[in-house]
Amino acid sequence: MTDPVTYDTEGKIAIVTVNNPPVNALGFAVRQGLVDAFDRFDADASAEIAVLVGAGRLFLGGADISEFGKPMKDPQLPGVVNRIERTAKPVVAAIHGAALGGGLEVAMACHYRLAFSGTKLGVPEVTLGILPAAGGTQRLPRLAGMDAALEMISSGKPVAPEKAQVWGLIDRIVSEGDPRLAGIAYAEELLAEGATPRPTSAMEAAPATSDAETWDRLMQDRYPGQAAQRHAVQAAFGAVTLPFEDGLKEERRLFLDLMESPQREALVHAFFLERRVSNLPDLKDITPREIASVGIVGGGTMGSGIATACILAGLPVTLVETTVEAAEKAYLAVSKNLDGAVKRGKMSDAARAAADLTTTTEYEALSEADVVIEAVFESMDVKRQVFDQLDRVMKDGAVLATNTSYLDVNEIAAGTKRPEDVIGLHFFSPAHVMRLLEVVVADRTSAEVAATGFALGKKLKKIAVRSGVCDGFIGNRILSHYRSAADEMILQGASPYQIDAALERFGFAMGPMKVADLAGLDIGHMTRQRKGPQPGVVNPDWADRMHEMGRLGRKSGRGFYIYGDDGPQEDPEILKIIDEVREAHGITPKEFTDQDIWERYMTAMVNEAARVVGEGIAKRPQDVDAVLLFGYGFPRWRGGPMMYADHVGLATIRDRIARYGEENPEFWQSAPLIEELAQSNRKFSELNT
Ligand code: T1G
Repeated sequence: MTDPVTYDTEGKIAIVTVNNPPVNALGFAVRQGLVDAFDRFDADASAEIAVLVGAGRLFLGGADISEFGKPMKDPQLPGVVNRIERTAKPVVAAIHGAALGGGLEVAMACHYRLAFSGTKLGVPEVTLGILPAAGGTQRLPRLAGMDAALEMISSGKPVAPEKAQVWGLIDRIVSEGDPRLAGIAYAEELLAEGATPRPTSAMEAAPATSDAETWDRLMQDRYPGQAAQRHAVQAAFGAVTLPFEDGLKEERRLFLDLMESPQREALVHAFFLERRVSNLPDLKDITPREIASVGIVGGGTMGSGIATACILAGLPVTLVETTVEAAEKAYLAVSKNLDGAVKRGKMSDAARAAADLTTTTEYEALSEADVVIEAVFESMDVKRQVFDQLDRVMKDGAVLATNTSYLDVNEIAAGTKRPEDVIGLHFFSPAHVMRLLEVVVADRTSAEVAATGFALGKKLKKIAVRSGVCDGFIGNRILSHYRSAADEMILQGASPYQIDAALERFGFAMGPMKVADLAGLDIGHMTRQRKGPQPGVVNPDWADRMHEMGRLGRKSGRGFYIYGDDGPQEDPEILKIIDEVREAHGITPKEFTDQDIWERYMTAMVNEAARVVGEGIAKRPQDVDAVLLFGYGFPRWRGGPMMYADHVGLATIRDRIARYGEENPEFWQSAPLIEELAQSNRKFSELNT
């Protein structure tokens, strides 16, 4: 293992290089290496100025997040940063790629800062449930002014060097070249000018336009329920109300408070989930098949979305539709998506020009495709006909994938001559935007084909989660369960609008009724028709009435809400229908508080999720968290339903189920896994690998 921090000199210039792949995280060895390097620089009489630079693709990626929750070894980052600032001779930070969190805090303790165009400069700590805790809340206001610092610290969003230079955070910008050489050149200039150390801590911060109370209220409005942003802003105001050392102490106090919070654990869990949930231990030694071209069958919303996602990943796509008109329509739909991607800066003009899309009515055009994904009408008969054609035309070794959202992938596979090559790839609409992909591994899907499904997910920059075969796979199966809990509450007295508002206050991006309106109420109606009555599941008679009234949700202008120019409006007619249904059931409506709604809704979600894990549909609790976080708008700072349940305690979950079960025992039965873990006082997280 090479030294993560090296020291060398060129003439009067010392170069301190951090080399800790993949992101130069400031783990213990790097922290110790930096202290040793700057002690050496101070003692090195031949060196009159130092350049700090990162090896590899970026400067410094911040503290080592994998150390969180463990005892932190000295030297800790605040001490390292203060040590660099105290250096008796000037220090230049030569920043490229990214300087994030502790990485930017180290740069701010240097005396001069050079950055390459395109560098990400940020303090994203609040996205991890903490705050910049190596002096960032005190130095950033002094370099950039309070207004800029408060925006950066509270949003966690990176800024470009050009903007940072205007504020005073960056002194010099270079467009290209080698960071070490650029740092040396800048250091030579500074030496020639007789530059001396400029300790940031000795500077004054430009005051904020708005006061601390205003900012605190703003944080509560922007990030309801979250602690990190409020603490971070409180710490930052110390830069204008306290001496530097006291500001650091206040920053540390608030940081340690956040470090202990469940929100920090949840956000760090989500950070690593995003990057690791697709790495399945049992597939790590399996080589996926090559994916050089993709075929799509069906050019509707899903098919054209999937085609767009593949083209954005640089894959050539051949899309088959039933008629020339439908093929042309699909071509236009994909083209529109791609033009939108260019407008949003998600696709370069060159990539747009190189986009390789063929639409046709001939299945034979799929004969060379490595993977074909069908996204046709959700009917087993239609799917089977499509797979008959695919079986006929596709080359050996190609992967046959279905985008079905609930049909039995085993049955689809059984209808082909190559069931081991069949897999489910369940995309979420819009398929070129939503990051979640459920990779549905059927009973006879080969490990190689499963690995190929994940490899395609990686190419498409999806968060791919493995699912077994069941009605609804992971996400939709759990969704139908907690939606039934919501229906039960409506029948008992809660209004659909109260449920939406309560769950948005819980942190969901959108309440379940708004989600249903967005997806189309006809989908829910078809699902209920398909499944028929389920034991203990309340049939939402009001929804049947709404269907008869032609209320399809947002697409028809009316669903649970009325959709006009000023957004979704509650509809008294719906409340009247629900009252009539309650009366018909002889139910006297009862009051529900937010807490009641949260608890019942979440308990239903956790209970079904526990069954999904217990049955092996999801291999690990973290897979359920990933699906709900990245596909269903679950609040990131709660970490997903399994993390939420661990924080509540599984014994509490079990007791809630028992209490609800007194009224409706058929619906409320504890999943065996909850009973087992609650009994042994264990957590879902202990089952994660
Ligand atoms: N610590 C540990 N591991 C990290 C890491 C970090 N800071 N950043 C990335 N990794 C891992 C990541 O899990 C993955 O490994 C691999 O590196 C590549 O990551 C005191 C306390 C830097 C922009 O929040 O934003 O400083 O999971 O796929 O797309 O105030 O990584 O596959 O095994 O994301 O090129 C603040 C977080 C920490 C930056 C590069 N810093 N990282 O993106 O690679 S808190 C951050 C990123 C802090 C101080 C506080 C991105 C990146 P694996 P990747 P990328």
